[in-house]
Amino acid sequence: MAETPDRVQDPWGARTPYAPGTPWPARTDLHLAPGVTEDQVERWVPAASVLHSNGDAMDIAVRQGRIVGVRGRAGDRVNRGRLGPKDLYGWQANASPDRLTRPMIREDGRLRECDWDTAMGRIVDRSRQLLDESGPGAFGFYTTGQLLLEEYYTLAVLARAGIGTHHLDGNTRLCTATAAEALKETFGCDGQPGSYEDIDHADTIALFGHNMAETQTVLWARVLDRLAGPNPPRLLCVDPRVTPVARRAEVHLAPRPGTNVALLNALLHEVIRSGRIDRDYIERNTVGFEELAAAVESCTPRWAAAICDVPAAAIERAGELLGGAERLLSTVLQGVYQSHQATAAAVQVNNLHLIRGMLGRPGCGLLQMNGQPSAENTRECGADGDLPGFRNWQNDTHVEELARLWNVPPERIPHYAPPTHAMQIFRYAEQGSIRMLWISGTNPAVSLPELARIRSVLAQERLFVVVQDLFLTETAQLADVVLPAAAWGEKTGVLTNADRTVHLIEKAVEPPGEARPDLDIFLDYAARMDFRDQDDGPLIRWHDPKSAFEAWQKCSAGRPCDYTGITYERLREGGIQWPCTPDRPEGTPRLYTDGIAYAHPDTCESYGKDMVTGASVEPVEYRSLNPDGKAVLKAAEYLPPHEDTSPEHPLLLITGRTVYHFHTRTKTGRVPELNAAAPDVWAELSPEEAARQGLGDGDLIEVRTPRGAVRARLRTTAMRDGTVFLPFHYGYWDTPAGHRPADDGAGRAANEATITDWDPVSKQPLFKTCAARVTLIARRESAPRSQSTTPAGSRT
Ligand SMILES: Nc1nc2c(c(=O)[nH]1)N[C@H]1C(S)=C(S)[C@@H](COP(=O)(O)OP(=O)(O)OC[C@H]3O[C@@H](n4cnc5c(=O)[nH]c(N)nc54)[C@H](O)[C@@H]3O)O[C@H]1N2
Ligand SMILES: Nc1nc2c(c(=O)[nH]1)N[C@H]1C(S)=C(S)[C@@H](COP(=O)(O)OP(=O)(O)OC[C@H]3O[C@@H](n4cnc5c(=O)[nH]c(N)nc54)[C@H](O)[C@@H]3O)O[C@H]1N2
Ligand SMILES: [Mo]
Repeated sequence: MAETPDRVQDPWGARTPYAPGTPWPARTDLHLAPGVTEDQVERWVPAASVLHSNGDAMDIAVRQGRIVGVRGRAGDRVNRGRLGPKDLYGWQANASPDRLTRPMIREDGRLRECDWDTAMGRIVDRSRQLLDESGPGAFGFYTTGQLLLEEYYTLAVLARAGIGTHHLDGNTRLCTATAAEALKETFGCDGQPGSYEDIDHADTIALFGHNMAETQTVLWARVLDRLAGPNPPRLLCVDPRVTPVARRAEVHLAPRPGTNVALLNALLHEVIRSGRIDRDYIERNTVGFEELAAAVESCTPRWAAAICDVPAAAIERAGELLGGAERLLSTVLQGVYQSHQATAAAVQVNNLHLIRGMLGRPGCGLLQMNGQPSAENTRECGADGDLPGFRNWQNDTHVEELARLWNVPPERIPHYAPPTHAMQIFRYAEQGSIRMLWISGTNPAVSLPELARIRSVLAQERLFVVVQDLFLTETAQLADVVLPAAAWGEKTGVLTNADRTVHLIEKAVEPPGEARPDLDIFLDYAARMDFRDQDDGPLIRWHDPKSAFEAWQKCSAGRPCDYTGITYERLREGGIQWPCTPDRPEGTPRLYTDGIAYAHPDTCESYGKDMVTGASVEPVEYRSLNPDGKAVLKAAEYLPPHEDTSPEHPLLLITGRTVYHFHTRTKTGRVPELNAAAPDVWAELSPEEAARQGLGDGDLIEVRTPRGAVRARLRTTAMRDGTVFLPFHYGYWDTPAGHRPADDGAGRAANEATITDWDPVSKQPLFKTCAARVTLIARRESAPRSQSTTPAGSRT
């Protein structure tokens, strides 16, 4: 097989056009270390990508105990052999010389290396002391969407039934909390309705705040292949920037950031006004249509045009597209999820599908997307603010089920209030009620909003911080104990992508030095803490990935995310979509093929929340609103963003991603091809806005908000006027300052400037709306380099 050509220049690779209703052709991508040939590879070990949520299946090439490359798995349903740039090159970060290889503890203000007994001993001593002095509420656990299912489930059991704390959440709060919440609000339960195969059948694809071309490159390649084939789908893109997705769209709406609800209400208005709704479907499967219709009655395109600052005629065209679709696929991501009415907006996309009856059939798909590779597992396993197995904390029967499973009294499992969300966990740490914060697989000193505040919370003397990571990140540098973790390729377990496809990743090579799998670290802590069940047996009885997976299968049995038909052996053949039971071993491509399955009051994960305040709906209220467990059509009124522009801060700041980097670059910043493609932070303005501000390409500018500032080189590019964009990837680990901005007060992390504020319903922070101003620091010194974020973007 030939080596894949340079995919930094061409992130999506060669086209394999196909017709609607036919299978997506395979194309196997391969990249091996320079000088290594395929016949020198000793073993190919099955895995899937951990640098996005697409779940690209691959084999890891191993030679002489080292990873030497990757090859896409042509037989896998998700990618049919394709890999994206991060998949192809990202594995090199594993062998980076600055991997953590030994634990570290802080002594006399400095971190120094130690052995595992010393590090774990210190954590256990502090845990015992805190349990005695303050009780379980003094513990906070902040985990990720990047570990493996077995690890999350173990963490959930040890935190909820071992320590007994309510304060456990994932960085999934920053990522897919709104996806989960929007599904709970509409369908009573989390669980992705659609399937990637819907791309093969759709006649219309709508992307809401989702730059799929850069953030799910392989999924976008599937769309590009449909666009290149006969009867291509029509595309709608809603994004303030002219992304590669926007360039291929038939209709591109570039709304003022933070106005998605107004726009979606106008689109619903148009669909209802033109009568293109499925009355039968609505009658059979939903409650709340009359209220929804009344709520959007006055939301005309002209009304929305004034709020969103897009032409009314363009909204009408978008309404035509959506109303005329016979097989509509929609995807929703951070342009919707990271704003002040995140859930309210995401739910309107669900409503659109329900009133048009576009669900549960090939091509009629809804993808409330995920971002991180295993965010789905964080949610299922209850390592975020949910109970394991999508159980409802307000339903005593659900809590009793868990208590029986874990053999503990139900009171041991905190369920007196909604589980604490990450933003609140940091608030408690700031106020002093949380005294120990255990951070695994996330880098909040770069990824949370308002970094000056986050640094000061983490640096407090009274807060004991444990950080479990691959590298000495900006966050790890502020820790009291640092635990070196094994990475992808160095441990075994499963992960589930955005369309419910479960993949197995197997250990290919040994971790460096004394680094250990996260599962082993959590099991070691549980053993040292000697957590017991109610018969004085060990609370956690599993000891390796496979036994942990089997424990999880029991927890998932009978719930929507049922894994009882899945085994490691079966996963070695390829990905399987849950629910998968012994009676349904092939798994489930689409949910809701035969009505709404999990919204019944006895089954549902959530009774829903108020769209404005976020207050939980009471069980009796839900029972009377939705006794038969149908989908709930929830209307929402548009509310303006909390922080609007002013003469002092005339622009709106939005932040996001480039195709070449993953988050805080702990991996991609250590990969030569990817780092060279985007080595430093930049800021984007439209050419017109730049001219208005007296700025030009390549100028060094400062983007300032009431919280802080970022210095960056300006790139002018096609996007909304009045809006400035910063990629959020650039922290400080590779700068002389280490974990903080240099002393001139302006940093290079976008989150120096973002706001501590969140959607009231999902509690997801607002990374995509705050007010800012830009000023010139220095004119460019020489001719600007290539100014495009995606070099091949214009060649799609
Ligand atoms: N290359 C790469 N891929 C990734 C990741 C990565 O870091 N790098 N991370 C993964 C993760 S965890 C996630 S969550 C996903 C995120 O994937 P995406 O959501 O696709 O990525 P973002 O760039 O955060 O935001 C998407 C778009 O939202 C637009 N936007 C901003 N404000 C608004 C608004 O008010 N309304 C609308 N409609 N749009 C708006 C932005 O212009 C941006 O183009 O990507 C995953 N894949
Ligand atoms: N301004 C702004 N901020 C944002 C966003 C935005 O769009 N704009 N997006 C938000 C979103 S959607 C997300 S998902 C977050 C991401 O934010 P983070 O989760 O903070 O970002 P990462 O860089 O992925 O951090 C993951 C950490 O886990 C480590 N790691 C990787 N694999 C393992 C493992 O197997 N074990 C352990 N123990 N550690 C591991 C990595 O080295 C890294 O330090 O950022 C959020 N922040
Ligand atoms: Mo994310």
